[in-house]
This record gives sequence, structure tokens and C-alpha cells, in this order.
Amino acid sequence: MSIPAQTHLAPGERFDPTVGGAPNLTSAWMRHARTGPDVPQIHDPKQGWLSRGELAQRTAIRAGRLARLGLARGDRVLVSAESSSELVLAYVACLRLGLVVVPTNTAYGPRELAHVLRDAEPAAAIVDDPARRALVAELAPAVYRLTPALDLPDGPTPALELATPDDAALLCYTSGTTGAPKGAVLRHRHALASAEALRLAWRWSAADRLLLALPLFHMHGLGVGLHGTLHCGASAVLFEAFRPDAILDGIGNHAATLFFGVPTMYHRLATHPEARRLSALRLCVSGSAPLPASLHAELLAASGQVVLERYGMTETLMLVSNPYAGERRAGSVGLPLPGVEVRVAGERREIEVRGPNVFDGYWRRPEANAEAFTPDCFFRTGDLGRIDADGYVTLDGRAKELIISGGFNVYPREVEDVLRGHPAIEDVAIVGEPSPEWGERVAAYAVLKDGLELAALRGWVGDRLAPFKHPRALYGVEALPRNALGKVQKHRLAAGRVLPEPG
Ligand code: MCA
Ligand code: AMP
Repeated sequence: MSIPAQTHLAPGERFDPTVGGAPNLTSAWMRHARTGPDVPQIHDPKQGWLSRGELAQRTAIRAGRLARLGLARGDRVLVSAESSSELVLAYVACLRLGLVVVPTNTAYGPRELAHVLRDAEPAAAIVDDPARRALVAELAPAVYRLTPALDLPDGPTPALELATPDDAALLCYTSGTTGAPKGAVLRHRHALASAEALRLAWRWSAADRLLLALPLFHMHGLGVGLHGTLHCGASAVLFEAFRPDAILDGIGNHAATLFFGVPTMYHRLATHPEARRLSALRLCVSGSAPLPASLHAELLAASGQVVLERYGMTETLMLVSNPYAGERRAGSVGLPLPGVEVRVAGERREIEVRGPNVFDGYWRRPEANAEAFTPDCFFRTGDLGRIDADGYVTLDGRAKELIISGGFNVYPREVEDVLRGHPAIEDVAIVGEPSPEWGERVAAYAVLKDGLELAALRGWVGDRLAPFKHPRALYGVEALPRNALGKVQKHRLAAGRVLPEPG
């Protein structure tokens, strides 16, 4: 079944995925600098406000510096840094020059970083932490290493807004079931279509001001929060980390209207004694992981906010959202966004999607692409769900082996591969277990040769895995339950023990 998309549009509005034929993201964003150059656009605690005009000017200068280095349209640039205005300037400068940005989690250790460097083959890396820049030098000596300030000699201003709609804007690494992350290629036209759909659906306007505490190396913070802000000519206040006090203070201090977060952030806000201050916001949006209906109700009771939940993926940007003007149904992710077709397929009831925002393949992975799409070009999300008679989509689980902890993805296979190298571990299976704070947390069920404590295991894992992938629980078991084919029956691993076979 596929659902018509009109439901999100205000009367008289029409969805144009090409945004009036804009060739690329930055040409759409720069329109606002011409119409109101003095309007504040991006704030960070160090630099204060940057206006639209300053953003346009400084990104042109920075694009000149990158061009002077010899970087040219289509070159990849790895970007890994905490949120700051400098990071935004560097990012926009890259896109203006037609470079392809590879956003990379700042928590990645040497193994994870080496994979991205090897696979994406970037020409340059913009990294804030000196130790991580040294690591890039060690892993990929030929790659130019830059700080987010792009502290280089200026060059002549190059031709800007170079990308075509079909050019890649982003190469975003996201793990497949094999545990080796694949680069999802997002073209300018995908990101433009998604930003335009959100502008219409969430009534996002130049008058809006977003409190943006999500990292800018994942699509929630970058492709939704930052792109939406620049697309609408709106403004955003950046936070390097999420602290509930800073968000609640930011509402009044900055006359903010929007907050976007993952459920873990809402869990912390809901229990804050000053949670009622959220009521001053026009809209609070939750995504990246399921928002429990109980938390939805707690937030309503504590703040009067009816949080709007939406659903998306790195590969597709935003797909489904509760309506701004209609019923925001707790436990449901809402209605397909403008232009997006959603259907439920097969016995497993997998969600499949198609639309102008949906990517068309992974970087250099023909086999993965053959599996990822149906013959009629719907993308198989790996999420399981249903569509109610009135069009609301509910997610019931996942076909893919994925744990989502605090909005970060953890692939069990990757953690298992690392833990098998521990001398005390004979066999191990990783599962997600329910956690009120993180949604799910990483739990290891291990057959041990010797005694092993969780703290010692985490110490040993060290930087072999980013800290959010570390096991948060370790259970010793005599043997892992396996089926006749030898596959571990993970559904029987729960509450710290091996459950008997059902039936
Ligand atoms: C931090 N820690 C975590 C996580 N984050 N552990 C498990 N899961 C996590 N997500 C651990 C650290 O390793 C450390 O543990 C301890 O918590 C404190 O670290 P700190 O940095 O202070 O944590 P925090 O600042 O409180 O971080 C919580 C957070 C963060 C703000 C919720 O996880 C976060 O920003 N999550 C958002 C991720 C996101 O943007 N996802 C979007 C993906 P220890 O001391 O023991 O080492 S894009 C996506 O999913 C699609 C497109 C979509 O639909 O949006
Ligand atoms: P990522 O690979 O980081 O883009 O994460 C995408 C995955 O996050 C989706 O396939 C879903 O499993 C999950 N996700 C995103 N938004 C929601 C939501 N509102 N409810 C449940 N799961 C979600």
C-alpha cells in the first residue's frame, strides 16, 4: 500500500523536490544571504553570531583556500570535529566547491578511522583534535590534514556553487550487516528534496531558531538540523555537547523556537526540574530511535510539549513524520513526508521506500546495491512495521541486526569480532538490551575460559571500538544457544541468561 503525501502540506502549498530547479545545496542556501545579509544565522559560544552575509563571505574565502591546495569538484574530504561555527564554515566551503564531504564520528578509534580513509580515499581531512590529525597522518600520509579553521593562505576566489544536482554532496558511512561500514552516496538533489519536504511539513521558516546539540557528523544534526536551517534562511545555536541545563537556558537566552533530539536527550529533559521551560518552543522533534509512548506522555505532563516523532535513515534522509498540524500519535512515526512512497513488503513486513530524497547506492558496492533495492527501485530499510488504515506508520522492530544506543548505531557483528580477540573469551554474542536512558544498551553474552569483569573487558577493548560501542553488561553463559545450522539464537539471550526454546 502506498499513501498519498498531501497530508503534510498547508493549504495552497505544493512540494517541489527540485526547489525551483536549484542546481545544488549551496545555491539554494546562498539566496538568503542576498535577501538579508545581516540576519543572524549561526551561533556558537566562542564566536557569537555569524550573519548570513558573513557565512557567504567567509565560506567563499575558505573555498579559495581549498582550491589553492588543488582540491577540485568530486574530491572527498573527511570531516571529523565537534560542533562549531568554524566547522559549519568549512563544511559549506567544501560544498560550494563541489567537494564531497565524508562526515566521521569523533569517537572513532584507529580501526574505524582507517576503514573510512581506505574506502573513501579522501584527498583531505578536516579534523579538530591534534591527536586524531596525527592518527590520520599515520594511517594515510598522503591526505592533507586541516583544522576546521582551514588556516591556510588565501587563494583567488574560485568559481562557486559548482555541483550539479546529480553530484554527490555527502558520503556517509553506515554499517551493513557485515559490520564493515559502507558509504551511502547522498547527492545534492537528495538533500535538497529532503530539506524542502521538512520546510513544508514542519512549517520551518526564516523566523525559526533551532537549538542544535546533535553532533554534525550524523544526518540528524547535519542533514536535518543544519541543512534545514540554511535551506530556510533560519538560524541555529550550536552546542558542542548536550547538557539539559544549557538547552533549557538557551530557550530564553536565544529566543529559540525549535529543538531536535534523540530519545535519550528527551529522557534527560523530561526528568529535569525545569522541564516546563520547553513549553516556550514552537516545535520539539524526536528521531533516530524509538520514542517510547511513556516518554511522550511524560514530556507532555512535564512541559506541555507534544513532541513530534519522525523517522529517517542516513541512506534516505527523512521519510515519515507526525504531522505538524494534525494528530501527533505517540508510538507512531506518522505519515510519509511529501514525495515519499512507503510500503510494507513480504511476510516479515519490511518497510520499503522510494522518493526524491532516497539515495541510489553505496560507494563502490555493487553487490550491496543489488540487495538493497527491489526491482522497482524501492530501498529496503531493514525496519519492520505497519501502516494503519489512516496512513500512520508504526515501526515494530528491525530485520537488520542493529542496536541503537542513545541514537548511535552499533552493529553486533563488529563488536563480536573485536571481543573474540580477547584471550578469556571463547565465544560471544552481542545483543541490545532495553535501557530507560539509552533505549538499548550493548550487552555481551560470553562463554569464558577465565573469569572476566566488565571493567577489565572495557579496558581491554580501549580504542579498538568507539566508547559507545563498548559492552555495558557482560554475562557469562555455559554455551550460546544455536540452531541446527549453528546460528546463534539471539532471541534466547535476555535478562542475563539463556532462555529455554519457545514451545
Ligand atoms: C555517550 N555515551 C554513550 C552514548 N553517548 N554510551 C552509549 N550510547 C551512546 N549513544 C557514553 C560515553 O562513552 C561515556 O561513557 C558516557 O556515555 C558519557 O559520555 P558523554 O560524551 O558525556 O555523553 P553524552 O554527552 O551524555 O552523550 C549522550 C548523547 C549522545 C548526547 C545522547 O550519545 C548523542 O549525541 N547522541 C546522538 C547521536 C545522533 O546524533 N544520532 C543520529 C544518527 P564512558 O565514560 O563509560 O566511556 S543519524 C540517524 O539516526 C538517522 C538519519 C535519523 O533518523 O536521525
Ligand atoms: P542510521 O543508520 O544511523 O541512519 O539510522 C537509521 C535507523 O534509525 C532506522 O533504520 C531506524 O531503525 C532508526 N530510526 C530512526 N528514526 C526512528 C524512529 N523515530 N523510531 C524508530 N527507529 C528510528
